[in-house]
Amino acid sequence: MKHWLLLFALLVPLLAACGGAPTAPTTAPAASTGDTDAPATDDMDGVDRSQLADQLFLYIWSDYIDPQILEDFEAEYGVRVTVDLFDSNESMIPRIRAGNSGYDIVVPSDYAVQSMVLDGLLAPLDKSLLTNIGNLDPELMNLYFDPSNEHSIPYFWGTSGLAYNQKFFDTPPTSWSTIFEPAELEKISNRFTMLEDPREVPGAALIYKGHSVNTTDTAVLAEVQELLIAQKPFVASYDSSNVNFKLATEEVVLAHAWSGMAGQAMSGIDDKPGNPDVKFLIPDEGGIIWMDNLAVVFDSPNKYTAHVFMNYLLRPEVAAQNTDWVLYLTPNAPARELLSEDTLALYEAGLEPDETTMMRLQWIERNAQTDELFSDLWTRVTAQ
Ligand code: SPD
Repeated sequence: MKHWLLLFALLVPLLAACGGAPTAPTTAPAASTGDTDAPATDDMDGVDRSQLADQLFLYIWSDYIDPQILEDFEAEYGVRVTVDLFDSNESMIPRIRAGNSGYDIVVPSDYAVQSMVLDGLLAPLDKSLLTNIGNLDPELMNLYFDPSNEHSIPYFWGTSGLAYNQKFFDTPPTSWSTIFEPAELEKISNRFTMLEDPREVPGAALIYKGHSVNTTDTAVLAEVQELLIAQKPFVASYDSSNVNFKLATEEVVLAHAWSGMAGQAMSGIDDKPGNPDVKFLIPDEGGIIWMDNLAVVFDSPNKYTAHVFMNYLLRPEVAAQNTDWVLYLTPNAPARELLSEDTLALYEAGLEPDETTMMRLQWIERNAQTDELFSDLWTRVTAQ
């Protein structure tokens, strides 16, 4: 990892001008903080088996963890991890805020960590239980949204840009104009998707128009709202969860997409084949950089077990296996050395921003006004 990533994480916020319904836990969570049935064996890994619950509930984005890792964890510790999915920070947070969600671990993005810490929705981490935390790249720690990593640790990072199928374009798209200018929209009408995301979609439009993704200027936001309402008749769907498959099967020819989902479209996932004609780029005007993070829910019934699972994910070989499946960018420094050639080739092909591209990326932040302003904007766009 290069020093410029940290530099941008710190500087860009300072320089900035300023869904789908989640499902309930599929199994009723255990109410206890730890099962005492398990024998207290010491496998020299520091884990007190007597404190482990027999179930853990993970609330996470789609296609964001290798299922084999859950099986391996269960085989080693006897803890079954149940996974439920959300498709935006904004659909996830109300579930947690309501309390008694039953979830133990959640995976908020940068600005959502800011919101959740402010609202007391994340438990402080017990770093004494995260013995593998030193594997995380120091340049990706202590970022603006959780300055001392008291409530979260990096899980994956990536970018938001355009994924497209090269077979359907005489020349590759280079600008957000491809999805915002009427003359260009006509060519891909109903054959492209936008993310279903109240910050990412206005963010793309703001970047196209040369603004900060964190602007609170109501005139600018009104301009962007009109752009998105004008775009809407051409959009096949707002989708944050199935874009990888829609691109791979050529149901759509272009998508506003996160980098890893483009990678999954290129190389396939599980038994679903990939499509080598899919490419990913950050438009000339720029894109968004983000970090998703592991955090313990404030009322998690199984906080000790949650830490054990997080520490397991921090093992280099586990993190590398997960990255080879997920195809986002790992913050785990030793895992990086273990990645497959295929994953590194995808990074090289655009999933990992180079230094020049980094200069064109913006982080999303929250402040006292952004939650309401972007929520209202998104409501007005989607209600049209
Ligand atoms: N399929 C997993 C997608 C995770 C993307 N999270 C990025 C959020 C950026 N705002």
